[in-house]
Amino acid sequence: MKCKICGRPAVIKLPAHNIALCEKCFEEFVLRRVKNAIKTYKMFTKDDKVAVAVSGGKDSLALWDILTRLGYETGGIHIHLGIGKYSDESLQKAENFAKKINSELTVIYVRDFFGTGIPEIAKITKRKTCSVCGTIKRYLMNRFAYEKGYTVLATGHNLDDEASTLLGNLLYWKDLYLARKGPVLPSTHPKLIRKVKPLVFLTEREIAAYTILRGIDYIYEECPHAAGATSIFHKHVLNEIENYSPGTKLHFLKGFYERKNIFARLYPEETKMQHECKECGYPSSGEICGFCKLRRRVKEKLENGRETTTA
Ligand code: Q46
Ligand code: ZN
Repeated sequence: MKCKICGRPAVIKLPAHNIALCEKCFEEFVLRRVKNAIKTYKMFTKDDKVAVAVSGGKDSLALWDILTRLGYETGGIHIHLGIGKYSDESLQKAENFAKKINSELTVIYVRDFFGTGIPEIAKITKRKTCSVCGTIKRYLMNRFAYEKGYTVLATGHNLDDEASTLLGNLLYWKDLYLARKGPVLPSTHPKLIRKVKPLVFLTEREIAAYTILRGIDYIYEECPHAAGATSIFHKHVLNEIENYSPGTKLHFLKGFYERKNIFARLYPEETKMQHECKECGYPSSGEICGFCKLRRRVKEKLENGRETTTA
């Protein structure tokens, strides 16, 4: 198998693009795909200061590496979730990588805000772990990106992530989610940072190959709460379709982005944040934001618990 571009021995076959590429041409292909996504969806420019949401996993570290190679001004933000060994190892990987590329990494600990980690917060509030985790991550990422002077927040969502959530939302006709979904989430309030997904044109497999070729050391283990998620099943279904007809995943997602206004038009008021939270001052749809409400509940519960044990 030879590289379609330069004729050297190929290291990867890309059926969706009907090509095989050598190491060097594959790296260039990856950089080009990201550059295209940034340009096509007007994500940011060289004047922006880009915060990369770094989990310590392959996607976020690959994203940080790619954006740095493309010459953007970047810095990482990592949230330590308090999920045992998984969180400690994730932090280690993020710190090692920041050192390697000589870039700034901001680390935020969930326990500094709640007095405990995500699993305990979910237990106290009787909410699903990933739902609580999502609320907290979104809030902290936005707040610290803003406070650190970044102008845009980039996440490592890839083509498989995006296509599988799209499939899930379509199967259950979740119009509101479909209205919000896209490669760019614009800022609708001065304290709400624009969010972008520069890896949407790359599959999980392509990103994994890139991290291996670049020698990027990431956390292999999945978060212990990720197992069994419906999105994993949807990814599997999409991969079956992709094997049968290469290129379908990309066609599916791009086609949706071209039509997404059909859903956005159904909720014209949805994206407007009317208030500023009375406790933290960050945008909120009500008087107190979801994060502060959650924090109050956890604090009360932990304090009550402490009183009961000392009484
Ligand atoms: S949401 Fe759920 Fe993830 Fe949070 S609790 Fe783990 S799996 S880390 S992307
Ligand atoms: Zn608040």
